[in-house]
Amino acid sequence: MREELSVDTVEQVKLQAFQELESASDDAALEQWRVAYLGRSGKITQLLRGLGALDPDERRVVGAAANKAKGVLSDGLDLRIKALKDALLAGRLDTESIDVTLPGLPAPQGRLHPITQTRREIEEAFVAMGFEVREGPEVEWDRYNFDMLNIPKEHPARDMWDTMWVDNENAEGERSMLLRTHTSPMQARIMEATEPPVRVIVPGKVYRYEATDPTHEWHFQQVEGLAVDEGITLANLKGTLFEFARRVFGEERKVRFRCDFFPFVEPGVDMSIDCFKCGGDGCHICGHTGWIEILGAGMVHPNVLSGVGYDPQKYTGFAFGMGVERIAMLKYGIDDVRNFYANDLRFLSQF
Ligand code: 2NL
Repeated sequence: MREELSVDTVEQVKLQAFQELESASDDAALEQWRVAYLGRSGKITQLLRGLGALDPDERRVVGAAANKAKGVLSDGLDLRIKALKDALLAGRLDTESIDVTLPGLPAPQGRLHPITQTRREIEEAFVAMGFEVREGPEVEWDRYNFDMLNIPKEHPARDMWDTMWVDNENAEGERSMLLRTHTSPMQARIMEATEPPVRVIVPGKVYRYEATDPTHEWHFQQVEGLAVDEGITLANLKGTLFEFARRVFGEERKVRFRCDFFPFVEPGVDMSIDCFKCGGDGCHICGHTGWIEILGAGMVHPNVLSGVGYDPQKYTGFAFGMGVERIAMLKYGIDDVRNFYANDLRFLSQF
């Protein structure tokens, strides 16, 4: 005989369900309970199915009660699951312990970027020879970046540096603020502000408006250097840069100087070292010449000296400049400068 479906029946089922839920104390019992009441042929589900047999008024009232019961039982199940989980955890805390003396997980260790390492190595070589290290602004006036370095406006020598300008053109179509294309403007600032003797290197970032390829980046680092005093000669330049090459590339290095042109020096030279890879026999590092060009240099142009207020009759100086990335590529045998700035730890963590 089938019981008449009423709000009372719903309440009875609900009451019984809660009593049984209270005594379900593991995952299996909880699942069994869920199937028995909320499952496809569970008691609540059956109640809902039976609603169709009631007349409309009753159906509305009993249906509402049954749906509500379904909701509270389903919430009750969630609460019971959580309560059991908490009890389990509390039990573990009572019976287990944590050995706080165990060593922790090793923290991943950082390191200096290979370009920073190379830059510091270069700095150390010159500091050991009495140079001081100075840095300057990366945004410069064209006056310091070009004019003061014997590169006048409209002069074709400016074409040697593809420039990133920072300001807009004025009424005359000229721009005057730029990202420095070399660190020499800071050397001009230092000379302008101090009397000789000057012995300084200026490391830092520089910028060129050009497409990137394996040997060109639009941003890179330079170390430029300058020595101005009475009686400085090309022999001092050669001795200083020879010593630098030996410190950074090995005691047994040989150097070779050849003529080159830079507007801010006269005469200008470039310096090569004998190939440390093949010892001069010829290999892919030295392009099968046995020599590797590593920097440009020269005697500071008299126009540069007088431009900063020095008397070129009294003082002479030598200057040089090198690209830090190029030095690092040679030292470590890297064939694409873009590796340095790709932020790939598989590359960077090798140094
Ligand atoms: C290169 C060549 C060079 C200089 C930089 C310099 C600076 C002043 C006066 C005179 Cl303030 N010269 N710097 C001189 C010769 C060469 O750099 O190939 N650099 C990557």
